[in-house]
Amino acid sequence: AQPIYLADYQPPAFLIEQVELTFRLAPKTTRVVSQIRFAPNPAAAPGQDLRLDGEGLTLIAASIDGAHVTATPDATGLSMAAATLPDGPFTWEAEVEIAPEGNTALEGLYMSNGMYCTQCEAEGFRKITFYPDRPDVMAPFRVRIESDLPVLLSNGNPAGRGPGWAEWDDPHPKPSYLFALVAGELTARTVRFTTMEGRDVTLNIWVRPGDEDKTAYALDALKRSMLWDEQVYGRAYDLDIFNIVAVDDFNMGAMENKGLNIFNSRYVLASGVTATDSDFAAIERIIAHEYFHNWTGNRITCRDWFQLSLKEGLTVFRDQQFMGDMRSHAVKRIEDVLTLRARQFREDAGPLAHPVRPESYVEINNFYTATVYEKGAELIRMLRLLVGDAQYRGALDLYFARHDGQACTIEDWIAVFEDAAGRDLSQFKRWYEQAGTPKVTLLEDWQDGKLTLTLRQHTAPTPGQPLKEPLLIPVALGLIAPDGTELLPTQILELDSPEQVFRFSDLPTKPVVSALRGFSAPVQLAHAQSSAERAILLGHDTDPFARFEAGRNLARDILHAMIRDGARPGPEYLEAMRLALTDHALDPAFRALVLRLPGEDELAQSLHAAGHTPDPDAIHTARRLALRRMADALAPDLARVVEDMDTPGPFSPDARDAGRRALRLAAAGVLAHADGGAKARAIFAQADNMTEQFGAWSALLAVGAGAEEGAQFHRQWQGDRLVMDKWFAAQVMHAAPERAAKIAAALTDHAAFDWKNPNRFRAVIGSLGAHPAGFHRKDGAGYRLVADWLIRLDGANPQAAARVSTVFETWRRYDHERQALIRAELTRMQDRPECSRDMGEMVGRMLG
Ligand code: BAL
Ligand code: ZN
Repeated sequence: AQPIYLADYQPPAFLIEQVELTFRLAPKTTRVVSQIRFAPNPAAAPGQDLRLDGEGLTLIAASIDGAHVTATPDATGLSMAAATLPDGPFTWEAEVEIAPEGNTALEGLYMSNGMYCTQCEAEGFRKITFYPDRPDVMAPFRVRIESDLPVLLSNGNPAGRGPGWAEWDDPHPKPSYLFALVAGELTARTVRFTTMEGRDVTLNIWVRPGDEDKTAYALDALKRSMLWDEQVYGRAYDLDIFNIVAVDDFNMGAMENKGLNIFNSRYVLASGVTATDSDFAAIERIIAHEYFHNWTGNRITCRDWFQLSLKEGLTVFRDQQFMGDMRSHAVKRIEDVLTLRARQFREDAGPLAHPVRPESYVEINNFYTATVYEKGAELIRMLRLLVGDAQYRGALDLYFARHDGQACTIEDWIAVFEDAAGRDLSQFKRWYEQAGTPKVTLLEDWQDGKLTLTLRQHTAPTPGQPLKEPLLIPVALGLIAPDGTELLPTQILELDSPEQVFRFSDLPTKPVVSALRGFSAPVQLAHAQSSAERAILLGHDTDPFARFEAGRNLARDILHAMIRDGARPGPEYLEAMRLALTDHALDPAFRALVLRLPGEDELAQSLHAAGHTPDPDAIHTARRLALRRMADALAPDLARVVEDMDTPGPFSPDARDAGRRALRLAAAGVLAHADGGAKARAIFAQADNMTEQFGAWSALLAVGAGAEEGAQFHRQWQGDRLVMDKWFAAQVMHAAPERAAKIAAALTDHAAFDWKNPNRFRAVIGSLGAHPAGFHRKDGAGYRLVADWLIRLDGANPQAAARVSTVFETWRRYDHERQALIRAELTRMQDRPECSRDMGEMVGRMLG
């Protein structure tokens, strides 16, 4: 397959004034009739052919302005020669047939549990009808659905309903990727919301009968999102109805179709007994994210798919802000940075590294990545830091005023900041163009009451980008006295050269430098500090992220020393952990994060970055040994925390109770390494909520126990598909390394292993890939099992298979034997005539 290049962008030859679609639904033979009013695009070269995208469509008939035409589709669509087209606007009409029942790729119109649903982003609409399936063609849609199913939904406002049919009218011009249709036996929970503009909006969450009692949290999160976007961004909802539908078979987390969001059911359905606190938080975040897209994505969309981060980075940033406001900014920031490092830094350090705005792709579905989403959000956070909060709001107001109804580019985005803040941001724009995680080195020199800081930046080459330019990096920095008082509040140092020197004088004492506060830039900071300095920051820094980071750095250094030299965690570290664990002034959620050791993949990544070849077995062993030492040294404190952090009374998923449960489970999890899981077993036995039931069982599995609890968990939850995903995942995730592949293989034989369901596939195969010591067993069993299943899934759902294939992206970190084994599996995946474009691109990039 040929790559598509950003540099080749051409405006569409034709624009669309109106789309009318009629669907006659049938599982094997759905008929789609389209009437599309085209007009030549004044901004494009005149006299061009009409090219319509279309894949897997059976063309029944076509006409132009009512006159029958003969069109011969090829594999990707059809063309009408310019000479056969009227001079001005014209109406194209086509009838096609499709088979939603056989659509296992979950792209276009497909079926899930007897329900019809769609997924059109990025290029699924072309599997529904012939159309210029590109985001810069925006049009109002009117849709008629004919079916005997009771609930028939599409975008926009309801426009009519009768027996066996429904019509919908969406007045807001939109690209085809935002089209949606749902038909099924569904039931809704409904509330109303009045916007700040006085519009009375009906909010529905549609689920399968029996799931209604699990929709209250999502609906409340939706109302809070709507209010928040009015209060913080001045953006109100613009239709009379907002529908959300939960679907079990879904490739993504959720989709922001105009007025008809479709969600993976795991990000809608929740009750205290079936969903963990993390599930509740994910639901709150994703409900908000999809809702926020209504302005950042739908009203203002992307000119082409290279600009994907224009909507995704911004919408992730907005959902991060929202979650901070709803819960805790400090905790949210730490969690976001942990996710960024685990997913995006990992991506940036390997063969799949690409800029936030890529320059080419073969299959755009492969670019819904941590770089486009999470790093994209970091760029917006940096922009806000550089221009200030008020100018940020001014830039966003300008963005909405200037570009409403348009399909835009990163250049448009940067321009509103330049105009609102009166600042040249051309160097900043490199962040969008240059892949890789910059390394910032900070050197300190202290003489005669003067502190001199030298900051250097370096970005290593990434695929296709051997040379890197210096970036504009905001480094938030403060100074702390050894007694913990703050000598200098946060300053933003702007590092824009390979090396810069910053001087601080009149200091009463040699300070401890607190750098990269709030994680002010997505960089890897190399800053040599003593354990004593880190302990001071952990105990006293005024910036909560920097406090957390100091503890993290302490843990990482100790684990590196254990892995490389067989060292043991010293008393300073254990004392620092004890202080954080028992400091009642600190938010329990924060204490839980501090207590958690860096994960095995994070350690492999940091060892690799430090020039070492990570050994997954040694990492696993050292981490367990560290947990054992912590458990032995802190046992009484851990046990007290488990008792203190109970949450009496009825279950509430709010941040306060969730934080207490997180700390309780983190403490019980460490303690299990000394008490064999006694505390965890007690929590499991008493649990009246999924967080504690599942968290305690997971803690038991992690110390090789929990068989009885697992059987009990299965008996209790075998009828609940979302809880069963947890049952599958936990057994793999917490397996002893030598057993992980065997356990995963056995689970794939389980009657409930429905491999075509993306959630279930990820629960087993994705979890094995996320278990470094299990996946990277030297016998290659983990690699083989994952590759076998990816090959199988690729035949049914290439997009999902390509996504999971990223479990191999770190392969070049490892030793020659492991590399050879992985190379053989990647080659086996690739060397198949039927290998999909999705998988072919991913494996090709990984092999390099
Ligand atoms: N647009 C794809 C799903 C999401 O990012 O919301
Ligand atoms: Zn999004």
